[in-house]
Amino acid sequence: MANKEKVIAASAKHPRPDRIFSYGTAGFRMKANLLDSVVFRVGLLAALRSRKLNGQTIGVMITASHNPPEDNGVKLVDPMGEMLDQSWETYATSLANATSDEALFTLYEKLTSDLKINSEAPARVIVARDTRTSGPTLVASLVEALTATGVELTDYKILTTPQLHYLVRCINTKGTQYEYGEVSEKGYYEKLASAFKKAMRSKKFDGGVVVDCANGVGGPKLNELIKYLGRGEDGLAIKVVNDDVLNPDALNVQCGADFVKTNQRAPPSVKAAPLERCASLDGDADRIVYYFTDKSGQFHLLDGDRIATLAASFLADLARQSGLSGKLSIGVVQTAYANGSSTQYVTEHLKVPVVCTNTGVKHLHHAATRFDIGVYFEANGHGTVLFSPQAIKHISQHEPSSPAQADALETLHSLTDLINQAVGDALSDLLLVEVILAHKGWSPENWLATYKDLPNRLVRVEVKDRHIFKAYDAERKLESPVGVQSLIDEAVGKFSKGRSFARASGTEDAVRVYAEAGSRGEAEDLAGKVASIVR
Ligand code: 16G
Ligand code: ZN
Repeated sequence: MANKEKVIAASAKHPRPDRIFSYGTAGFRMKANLLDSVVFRVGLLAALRSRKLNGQTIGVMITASHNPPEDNGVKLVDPMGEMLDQSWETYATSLANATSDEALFTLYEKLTSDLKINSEAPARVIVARDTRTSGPTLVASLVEALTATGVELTDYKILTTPQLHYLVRCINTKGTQYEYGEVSEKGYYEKLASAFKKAMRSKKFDGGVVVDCANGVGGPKLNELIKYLGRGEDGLAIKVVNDDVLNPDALNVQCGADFVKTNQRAPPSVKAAPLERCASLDGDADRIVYYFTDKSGQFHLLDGDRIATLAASFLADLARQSGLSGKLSIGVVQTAYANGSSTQYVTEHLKVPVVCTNTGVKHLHHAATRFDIGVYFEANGHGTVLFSPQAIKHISQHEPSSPAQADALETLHSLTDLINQAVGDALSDLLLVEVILAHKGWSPENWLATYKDLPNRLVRVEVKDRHIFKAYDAERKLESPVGVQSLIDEAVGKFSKGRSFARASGTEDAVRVYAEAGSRGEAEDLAGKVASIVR
């Protein structure tokens, strides 16, 4: 039984501001100065979650990803390195909104009994944070909650979000048949580097890659990873830019994956030669997009859709070449934001099925587990590839019947280690893309030429109450307000290759409208029409 006095006294040091909090798509995220009580209360939930799972380790990540430097956030990681079970999100919200220290403790006890949690069970939590200056104070609030509830804690200090997910999975699979890797940051680098070398073998890189790290945690961690990759003659030349984590105000400012995707241009600080491969990470290194400028100076974005199509085509080829295609189901998971051309390319050209889910990593991740090889990416660059236990078994036990099969199989096998199975990981995805381009002998222009994106436009519409916008069909249609969907359908029908949808944002107080059509002008026009329907 938690010590009532202890919890209440500790909570009293973390008063709740007069605000309503909600555990959203990526946990709690807001101005850092509002987060103290929230993080304390997330600590209480982590204690409950770990005890419910009989002492399995739960992860807590303190980060606000691509948000501005003054923001921060907190999210929980479940034992296999996946996002917190959705049914627990409401408990997080309720704890965060409890109106007094006593009410908080009462709720804590109610959850303990409602969820049949053995309060004597062990509880273990690991925590990490990105490079934001507000991080250490927030970790201290978390520690107080964990101390008051008798939780065993390991503080991994500064890590990328995917590194924390990796560690959680390693800890909880240690000594089982699903052992994932060594429980240390070094183990993470070693695993990636060794898989990368195995995947490359004698293949050569055509030039290097410039990586913009958004002045976030990805910078120092990529610099560390490079030491493990080695810079031999045949090694990959990675030029790291925007890795200044000493100036806290530089984080995500005029750089990073979100800047590139939103503005459709390279960060001013990225100076690359024509046709040179460039990539941008976000502030906690779980998102990546590629881009380059062609010889005429025109900018081209290779976003999450492009990474998904590249990975799906390579993996489908490898499965076929290694003699496993009949045994492994391959699928791609996208959201409604995926460009229609990418979906068409996957289904019609690669002949691989596509599933569309709601926005947010947890939805895509879940859907991807239904395939033996599930490729999932959001257009914004969040994503990874999941291999089912069955797929891992086939890949490691298959007897190749020719040297070509053996070669493809070895590459496929190395990818199961190179690709982060816990969550989308910008560093792992970076190496994956580099491996694929080297194997295919492709320049970024070849990659871009696989299909032509439909012109599209995304607009943010401020509305009186976004909660009245209820979507269905993987957020592609609105069921309420009644009548709005038919107006949207009518507008879409007037455009060649038109497609549009409106959905309430899960992270901002607004509705987002996406539209694509045969030409840039039509896409703009359609977006404008749909925006005025929802406004
Ligand atoms: C969160 C999600 C991201 C999604 C975005 C959509 C995670 C880790 N992050 O940042 O995947 O694309 O929300 O935001 O799931 P929106 O609901 O405001 O459009
Ligand atoms: Zn992120």
